[in-house]
Amino acid sequence: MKLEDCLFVSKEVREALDNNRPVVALESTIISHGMPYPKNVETALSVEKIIRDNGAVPATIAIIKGKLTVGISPDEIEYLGKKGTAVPKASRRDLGSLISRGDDGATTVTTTMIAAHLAGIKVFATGGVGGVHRNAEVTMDISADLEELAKTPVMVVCAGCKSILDLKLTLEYLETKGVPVIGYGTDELPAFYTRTSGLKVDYRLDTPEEVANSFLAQQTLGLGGGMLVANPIPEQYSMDPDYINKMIDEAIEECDKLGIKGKETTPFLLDKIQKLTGGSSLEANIQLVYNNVKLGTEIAKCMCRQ
Ligand code: PSU
Ligand code: MN
Repeated sequence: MKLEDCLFVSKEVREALDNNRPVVALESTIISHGMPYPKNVETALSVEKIIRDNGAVPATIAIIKGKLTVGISPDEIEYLGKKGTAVPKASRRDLGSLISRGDDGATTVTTTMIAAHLAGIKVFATGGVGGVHRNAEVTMDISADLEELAKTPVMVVCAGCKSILDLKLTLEYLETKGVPVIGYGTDELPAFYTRTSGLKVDYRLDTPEEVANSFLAQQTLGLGGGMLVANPIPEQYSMDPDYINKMIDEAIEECDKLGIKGKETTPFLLDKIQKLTGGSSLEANIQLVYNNVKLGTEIAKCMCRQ
């Protein structure tokens, strides 16, 4: 078996990378498991347009008929979005089996990083990353995303972590694993729907150049591993912390009551929060993704100039 049997990079993405033009990777679990249809498809297509309008090439990543595909087509985005949670959520442990069986799969932060790295893409923008769940000292529910950030040299631009997680433990875990957590224009870790969490990031950087250089220095030293860039949701879309935290608490309570575990937990919580908030959290989610892809595009452009 050869790499080409498992990995496909679209012509547009391949050509951009070969010519040192900026490329931004995007995940597909956010499409199939993170948002409802048809908003998920509309958002995924708008995200690609924003990246192009700002001068880079988008590379939405998914497993399509047994190939880890870097740069899926608009039709494939529509297909994954419509199929929703019927598409398997693919983390590191799922890749071998899904690919060898010729299946489809939605890539999480973990597998999007893996595919981006195999293709040679350094910057990946999304909404939120997985982390250490509340009560993880009992459940051991710690997202594979954190291990991947420790291992794979791809920068992940996100809006911080949702408080479905234990943010404090998530930062501790990342510290242990040597993953830098950068606040973009902020000293605090943003909490996805809100700009603050009361927790400090490792470094505050204020320009795309600074972020790009920090990542390049890390890689030049051979340290490997990724970087988490936490970009706060724009002020006008941020939510009232008391309100959203109450909804998150309710969602977690329901999740525990139903005995939902493992890989189902995060998609269940995301869906429940959207239902409890009557869609206002979905709008915030969409806007913060747009904000992150804009920043990711600027960082990717800086990396190409180095
Ligand atoms: N958090 C979000 N939105 C998401 C996810 C997490 O706010 O869409 C998705 C991402 O694909 C992430 C995955 O990589 O969930 C983490 O799942 P788990 O917690 O099962 O590792
Ligand atoms: Mn988990």
